[in-house]
Amino acid sequence: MRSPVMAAAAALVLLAAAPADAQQRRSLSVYNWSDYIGETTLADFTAKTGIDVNYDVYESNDVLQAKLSVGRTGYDVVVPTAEPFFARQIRANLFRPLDRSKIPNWTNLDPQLMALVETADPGNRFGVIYQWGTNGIGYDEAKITARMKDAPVDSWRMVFDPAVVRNFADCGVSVLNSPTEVLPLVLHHLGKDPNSQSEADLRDAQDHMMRIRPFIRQFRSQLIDDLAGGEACLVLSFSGDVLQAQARAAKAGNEGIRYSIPSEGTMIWFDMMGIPADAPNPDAAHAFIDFVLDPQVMAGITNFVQYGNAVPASLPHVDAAVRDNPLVFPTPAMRAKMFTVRPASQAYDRSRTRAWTQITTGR
Ligand code: SPD
Repeated sequence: MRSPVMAAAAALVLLAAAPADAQQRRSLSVYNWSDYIGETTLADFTAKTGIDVNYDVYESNDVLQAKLSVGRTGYDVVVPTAEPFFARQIRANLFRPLDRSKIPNWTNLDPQLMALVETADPGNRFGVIYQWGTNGIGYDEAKITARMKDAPVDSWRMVFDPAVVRNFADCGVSVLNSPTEVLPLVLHHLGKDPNSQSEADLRDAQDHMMRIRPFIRQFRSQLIDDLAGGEACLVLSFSGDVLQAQARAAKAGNEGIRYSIPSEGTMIWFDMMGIPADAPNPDAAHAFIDFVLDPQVMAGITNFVQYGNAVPASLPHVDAAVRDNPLVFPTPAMRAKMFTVRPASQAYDRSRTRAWTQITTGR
């Protein structure tokens, strides 16, 4: 008969011999935009670090904002857009400062791009650029030209001119469902400051949207399948999402999906990886951020999602078709006409959200 001491010792020996897996596995929860990660990024991270990843997705900053402001999301890494969202969330103490000693790949970041996002995150204390892109026009060329031979496909008139957009109502026009994605573009189209906080300008933008409202079939933030699958022939969406729609449609035999950055200029944005203040696994979060900033890992993401990144050393690993595409990495001349959406006052935000509800419900 074994003594209790011997039994305990035997149990300890057994535990020590158990594979690491059977002991406690580390885990990480990531909340990211949909269609915004490489095909093997998460599996590669787990293989390298032994950290399991719970991965959830959202479709707009508004959804992420709502969760973060309630708190206790359980997420360790989230990906808000630098302006106006991350800027506001940092001020509301929703993020923890990053520990750069745990992110050796920080040195891979492009200092010029990181300087640009300091308007949202002074000193780059809370976030690193994940991917960046533009808002623009996605369309199915055959359907568009069948309805309007000389359609102004490189102009915001495609969506915002009622005389133009009405031509495409029957084949499906979809627009991102977010006031901060769309209303600054309407202001810009009307020749106003996209960052205007004037209530009168907002009313003009709302009135204008009501004029094109009858021609819009859907307000949705996930438009890849709509465009690729033929539910929409014209969308106002994100650059990489349209380019992913292009790739999906091509696989199904339609080579005619296009993205255009309107010649009048557009919104450019930077999505940031950050760690919520109450993240349960901050060490794993730092490990994930470091992993993503590895040039080959970052190239794998950019190749798949077709957005720009801020790791120059990734570029030799990025497919030439993506790297040399000015719709992914716009030229300096194109960049010169782009703007970011800065944080607005709470009062203006409320008015803008109210206006948006009225626009999308058509009332
Ligand atoms: N499917 C990924 C879309 C990423 C869009 N990010 C933010 C846009 C902010 N204007």
